[in-house]
Amino acid sequence: MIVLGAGPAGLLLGNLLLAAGVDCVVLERSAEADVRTRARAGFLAANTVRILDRHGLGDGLHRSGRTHSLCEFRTGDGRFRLDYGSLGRGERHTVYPQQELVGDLLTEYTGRGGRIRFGTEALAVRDADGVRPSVTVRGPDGRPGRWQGRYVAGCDGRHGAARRSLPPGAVRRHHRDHGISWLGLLAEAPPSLDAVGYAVHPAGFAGHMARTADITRYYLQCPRGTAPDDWSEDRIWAELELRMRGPLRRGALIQRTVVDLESDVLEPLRHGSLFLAGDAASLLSPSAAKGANLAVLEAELLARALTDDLLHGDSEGLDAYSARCLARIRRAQDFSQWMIRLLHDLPENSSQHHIRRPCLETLRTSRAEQDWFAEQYVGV
Ligand code: RFL
Repeated sequence: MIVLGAGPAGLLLGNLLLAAGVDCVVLERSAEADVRTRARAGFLAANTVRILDRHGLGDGLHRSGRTHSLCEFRTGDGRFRLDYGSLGRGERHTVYPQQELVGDLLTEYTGRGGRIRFGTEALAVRDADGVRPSVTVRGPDGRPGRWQGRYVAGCDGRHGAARRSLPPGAVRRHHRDHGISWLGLLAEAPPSLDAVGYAVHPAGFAGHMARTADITRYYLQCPRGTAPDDWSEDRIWAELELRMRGPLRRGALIQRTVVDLESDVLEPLRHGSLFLAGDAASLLSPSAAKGANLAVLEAELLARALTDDLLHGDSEGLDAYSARCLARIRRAQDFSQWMIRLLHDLPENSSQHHIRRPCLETLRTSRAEQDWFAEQYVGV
């Protein structure tokens, strides 16, 4: 079994296959140090925590993660807070930086003797329509190589080899560009609020999310085409404070990324012996923080299906894998799009231009809407 990519999807899959006794190797393009330090997601859904606990992989997040259940909306009409942990199903997030989770999964995998090749870039998946697919690679020394197995799991993200290797017409691609971009920032500064902050302002959206006691993630809506270094630190903090309508605890900006809000979902998530999971299967905008949570959920489903097939000759799980994942992806996608409408003034020529204010007002005043929001926000 060949797993491409050592992100949350590939490493959870690797761990579960290893624990079940399925022979596998993980091929990862980057160096180990890069994999362990890539800061991205931070909000783990309750179901993600349940999955990790189920397989004895939740120790790190229980030790160092913090539960969280408060968000605050700030608009020209005022502010309101939702304690989503007491709404809907009463579930909370666990805030645990993605790189910590990846580090835990990697340590567990290698500690149990799991095989992984860093600095090994998958170039193409070949013969996926047969029963002996192979992966051509460029190794750390630049030399070409080839791995062969019964199945290949493409967990190598949106721009990985798995997606690229799909023959034209093998899958449908559902792509939607929301026309909105965010400058994603990590600040070496303590959180400024005890809540996730969502600010809607005529100058654009701004977001605040705690990561650790000393690191905070911010988002700033920016014009499409903005480069990460276009804005000075002073301008960024001034824009954040303007849009968040209050002073913030400042610090050095240690990461800048521009994210175009898009969704890009493939269907089905299988081509013969090649299966897709995580961002390789579906890329969603970070507006609802669903990507890493879907990656974990899909990896567990795929691990169980592969184990049933390879060890017990039962292919039902593999046959149903794509449909089961897509049902969850579509719900997450729908909610991510709802969050985009809630948090941005869409262009004046858009038919949904006027939708934001009534949406926010319903969320502020309707308990039924709040319960629905809480369930969608923490769930996957
Ligand atoms: P990853 O984590 O991108 O890992 C893919 C791995 O594959 C490797 N790779 C290759 N290896 C071999 N050969 C090749 N040809 C390869 N090409 C790539 C890469 O080096 C990498 O190690 O994918 P995975 O496992 O599917 O996990 C997905 C999540 O990382 C992603 O969905 C989330 O980070 C999205 N996301 C968030 N999700 C949440 O659930 N909650 C959040 O709060 C949240 N915040 C975010 C986010 C994504 C962000 N960015 C950068 C778009 C915040 C940001 C800013």
